[in-house]
Amino acid sequence: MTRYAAPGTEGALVSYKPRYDHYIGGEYVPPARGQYFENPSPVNGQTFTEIARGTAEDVERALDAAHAAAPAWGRTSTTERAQILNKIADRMEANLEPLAVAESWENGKPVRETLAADIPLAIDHFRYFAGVVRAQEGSLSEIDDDTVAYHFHEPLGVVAQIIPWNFPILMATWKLAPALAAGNAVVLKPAEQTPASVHVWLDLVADLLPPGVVNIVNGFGAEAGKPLASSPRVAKVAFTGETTTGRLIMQYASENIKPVTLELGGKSPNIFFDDVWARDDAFRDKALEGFTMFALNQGEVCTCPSRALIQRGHYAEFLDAAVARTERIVPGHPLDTDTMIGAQASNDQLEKILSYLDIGRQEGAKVLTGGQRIEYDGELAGGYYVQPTIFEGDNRMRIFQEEIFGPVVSVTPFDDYDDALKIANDTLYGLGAGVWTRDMNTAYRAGRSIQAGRVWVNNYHAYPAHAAFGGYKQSGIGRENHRMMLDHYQQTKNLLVSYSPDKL
Ligand code: TXE
Repeated sequence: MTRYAAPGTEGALVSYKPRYDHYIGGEYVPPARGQYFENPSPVNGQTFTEIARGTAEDVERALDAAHAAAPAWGRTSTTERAQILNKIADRMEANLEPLAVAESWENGKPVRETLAADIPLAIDHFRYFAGVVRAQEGSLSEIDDDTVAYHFHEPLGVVAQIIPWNFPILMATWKLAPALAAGNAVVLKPAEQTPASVHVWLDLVADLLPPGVVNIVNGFGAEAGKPLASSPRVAKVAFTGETTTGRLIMQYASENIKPVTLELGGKSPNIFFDDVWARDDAFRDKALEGFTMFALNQGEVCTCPSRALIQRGHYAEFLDAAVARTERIVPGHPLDTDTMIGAQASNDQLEKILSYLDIGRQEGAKVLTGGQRIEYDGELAGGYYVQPTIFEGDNRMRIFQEEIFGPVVSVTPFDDYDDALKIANDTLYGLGAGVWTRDMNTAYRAGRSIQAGRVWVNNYHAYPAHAAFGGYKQSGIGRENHRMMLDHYQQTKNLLVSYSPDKL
């Protein structure tokens, strides 16, 4: 077991600045209105830094810087941009531990995850887009003997990006890597709950980027996010967050006929067919591990497998084992490498989860394990901790239909394949799903029939850079990851050329 020292204490790998301004045109710039807000750590509820409170004036200033930088950046060769992205990845790799600690302290998630998943995935993302942008080619069509149509990929120019708090550095990376690879300049607004980790990352890599190519405006959604998403000076808005906010973002962007990509909420089904239980072997164990994924990242994942559907034949046995397995999830200090579940990201999120624990009980769902806030003494006192919770109920309940975004799973039995599909698809959302079975025919049919952009078959919560990720239904528009993401940050230029000396 390793316990990393808390930022601000002796031996700490991270020392946050006492205050973070906006980052505009390659330098830190105080907010136009001179206001700051406090940034508490979910680990103990204590403020550890202050953040510039951005407004429309700051957004305009960042857009000025981005527009000044965009033409030259868009003309750099893909080789040059790829080299920069690779250097960013190298810097991050050399600073894996400080980045991991910075993100854990600000978001509350266990450092074993930031060390093994969040930061390594972000590093790989930069490398992936450095590679695919160089492999991208335009096309040529022969229209007739003398006429040729060329198709070029061009950057959009200046793009707006608004990100959430559940994976601060990874979400920034998912947005920035493809946008920069494609040759765009960016104005990014981090979530107000977790801006400091993005600045810790930025401090590491800022010197690698020409001034104005990446600009960060901090602040709240209504004050800084809205003017950014509403600006006629952005060529596109990329957003990750709540579905209701996504609706607003679309409205803002529609005023200027700007494209949006939206990665929104989810209520992902995780389906366990009877044959999982056929043998007591490694696969059964893997499936039980797949069940407990609802508590990964404290359940603050848009693809949280928050509805578990278990076939009736082995319902009781599976559920007993799943409860026992869930009770082995180790809660504790997020900076302790043994900890498996840390703190919820904010007090608001804690309150939201606690209110759903009440709603579930009021609806008549049975609590099989958990169901309470965890209140620690000492170092973790005042932090935002919740027990991993399993509810048993039915799919009509609010806890099965609404995104809780906490370590809470709602379990229901199903009769057969058709029943499973009916329950799985009975939701507004369509982001993720899991299917667990030894029968590959069932796996394939179910995978193709579930209305979700990502269906994990016999695995869950894997996010390789080269697999497309995004929502069906009200879970979003567009995809992230995969080289197809470049399409969202480029426009097509067609050059139609006549090589005939005389023919029109
Ligand atoms: O999300 P918001 P919140 C879900 C999850 C969570 C709930 C609320 O269920 O409990 O959303 O979280 C910015 N114009 N997800 O309130 O408000 C905001 O500042 C422009 C799912 O944090 O959507 C932040 O940067 N921007 C999710 C970002 O939008 C606005 C991840 C997300 O905040 C804005 C996070 C506005 N009017 C929460 N209002 C996922 N899909 O992964 C807010 N913002």
